[in-house]
Amino acid sequence: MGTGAEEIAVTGEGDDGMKKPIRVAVTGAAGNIGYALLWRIASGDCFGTNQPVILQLLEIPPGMQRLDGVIMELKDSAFSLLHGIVGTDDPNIAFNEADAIFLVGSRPRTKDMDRSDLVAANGPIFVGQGKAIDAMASPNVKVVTVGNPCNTNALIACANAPSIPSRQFSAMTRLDQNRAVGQMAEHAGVPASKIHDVFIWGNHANTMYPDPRFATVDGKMATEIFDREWLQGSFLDTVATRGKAIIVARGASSAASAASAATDHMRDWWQGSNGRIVSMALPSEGWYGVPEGLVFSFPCRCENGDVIVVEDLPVDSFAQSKIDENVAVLLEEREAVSELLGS
Ligand code: NAX
Repeated sequence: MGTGAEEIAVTGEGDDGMKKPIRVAVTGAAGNIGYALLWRIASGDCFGTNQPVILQLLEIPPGMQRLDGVIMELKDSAFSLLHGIVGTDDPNIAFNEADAIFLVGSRPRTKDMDRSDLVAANGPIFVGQGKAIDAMASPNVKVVTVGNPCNTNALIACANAPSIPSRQFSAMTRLDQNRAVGQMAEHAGVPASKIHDVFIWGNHANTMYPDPRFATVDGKMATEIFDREWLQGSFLDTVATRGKAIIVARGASSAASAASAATDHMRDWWQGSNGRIVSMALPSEGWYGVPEGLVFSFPCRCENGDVIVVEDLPVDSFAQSKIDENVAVLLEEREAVSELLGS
């Protein structure tokens, strides 16, 4: 496919009851998360089963051959909602008129890298992509950043897209939330659907805080079902270090669960969270004392395509200490990328 773009009418099915197709861009589309995410989007799990999509897939030149294979498989899946596919290594083509963007592509952390190396390696990618989003995307675009360090990468993309309101940029902490839900469900012996309103504060890193204080388990407060020792000990540690445990067990980082979380994040933003609290990392507007602009995970509700931060939850001293710890780390990361944040 080279560097160009190709748009393919994948289906000739009738459009009865169907909405106008939307354009969904995914970067790093030939990577592991992309391989799971594209199928969830194309099947209607994210934007709804009456919402056709045109996928606009971005890779770097060494990934283009793999992307060709992924596109062949997407065609072979014969999704009725998939109305077109673009494969390209040009961000201006990938983000052209995009209504939703998943920023997944970035360099994964290797054994020899610490977090600051990762920030340095991946930050510049999000300067160019932020600029291309600013120039090309729909003015109403919703952007979720998955590529790590996702909070700071979202900050960089947002800073380089000044014409797009900052509330349209986000980073993904939904995987951490889903991990917290999974741990609570297992510990209580109930299905995950019985757990509501556990959410994440802070950074997608092992400092983040899965806050159990407002969570319910089959309608009862989680704090009454689980003891404090478990909630502040093994529950917190398991959620915070789950990514590493998966790398050790699988020999590769979380991919299907990350794609599932990205689907949940965008689905709730697009279609609403039905009154439930969900975790989204957003450029702070000063909520809970978090410095303005830092991309920080807050308790949110989604309604009519908007994200509303739940602003009135009480913060106890343990939660405050975790919020402060995450603010400190994110301020350090922001300082490390200050030259990438534009004027
Ligand atoms: P892979 O290495 O399998 O795939 C990444 C893909 O991105 C590759 O195909 C590569 O060619 C492409 N790429 C690299 N630079 C690019 C650029 N400038 N433009 C477009 N494409 C580019 O990694 P994968 O397992 O898919 O993970 C992707 C990212 O998600 C990593 O940064 C990873 O750390 C991050 N994760 C984030 C999570 C979260 O909860 N926020 C959890 C899972 C995951 O660790």
